[in-house]
Amino acid sequence: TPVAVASKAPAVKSPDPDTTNGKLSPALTAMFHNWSTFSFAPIRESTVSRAMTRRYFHDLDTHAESDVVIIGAGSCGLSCAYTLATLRPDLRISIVEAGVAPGGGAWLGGQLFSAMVMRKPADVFLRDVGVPFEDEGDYVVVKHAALFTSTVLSRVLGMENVKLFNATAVEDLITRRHHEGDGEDGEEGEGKIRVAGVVTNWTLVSMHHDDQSCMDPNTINAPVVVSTTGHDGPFGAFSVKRLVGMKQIEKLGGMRGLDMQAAEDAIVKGTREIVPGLIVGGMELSEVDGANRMGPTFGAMVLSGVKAAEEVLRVFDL
Ligand code: AHZ
Repeated sequence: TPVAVASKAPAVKSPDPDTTNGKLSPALTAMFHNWSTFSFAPIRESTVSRAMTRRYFHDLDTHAESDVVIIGAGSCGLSCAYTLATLRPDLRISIVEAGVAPGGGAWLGGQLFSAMVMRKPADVFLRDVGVPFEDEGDYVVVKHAALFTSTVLSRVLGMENVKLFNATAVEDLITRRHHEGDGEDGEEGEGKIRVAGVVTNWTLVSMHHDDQSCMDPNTINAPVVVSTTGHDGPFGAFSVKRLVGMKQIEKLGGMRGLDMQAAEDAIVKGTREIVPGLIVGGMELSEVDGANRMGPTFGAMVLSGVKAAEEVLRVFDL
């Protein structure tokens, strides 16, 4: 049963700016030429501190029991969060992102180039989110990858049921013994595990375990975890590498060379629950399956995110 999302005072919505008429709002326009009389409303420093920390600790408290944890806020993780949070506003969703800036590799299209390419039918996702693009026939182009990422982010972060914990790394998985009869893997015996949440730490602490005395981590319980930590790298492919360490999968297939045509279908179709309670999507999956990489085309990342959301609902039997 999903945990109920705590009711909060409704957020004050700003009216959408009208950027077509070449005018700013009367209130903003009134600031022009009036800087000599300008002053901010008064504040005390502790008020600012409490405004931040009270909310953060409230979020830590409520999200300690989440319905779903998404590891990684790259193009796949964010697409999964958007789909899931839109379909199920009653689910409490935590996104844990190691970087300060969410978005993973999706701030640029490829190398240092701005435009982001997606092969059809991934344009369906862009229409849903409201990301503008140019239609080039079999593929579409968003004029800047940052426009895609910032638009999806703004939609996801605006949802009441989602909390992004950025600058926070997943250091391990919470596991439970997978009892016989719990699912189709039950007959494998007591060596099988079920993922039941994540172990977290500030990323700066995670990066300094070698030169600091032990700083123990924190935890988030959740019946389903979606891992989208990208292909192998300093942080990448985190969960699937851990599954090898825990002897839940024998070895990783290892990401193969680039083949756009083959890679994108394989990643989307392969997005699935790898061990009970752990769904893997995006480029992390290429490390499990030995799939090709696709390079600078992002359609598979967003549709893998959509499929990962569908898998979550299937696991929940919703
Ligand atoms: O910071 C990572 C990034 O934002 C985050 N991450 C990794 N390990 C983590 C951990 N805890 C918390 N242990 C972690 N966060 O995961 C995010 C992964 O984003 P990404 O953009 O690297 O992966 P993706 O699968 O969403 O998108 C891949 C995009 C690529 S790579 C590629 C190629 O190399 O050919 N082609 C495409 C389209």
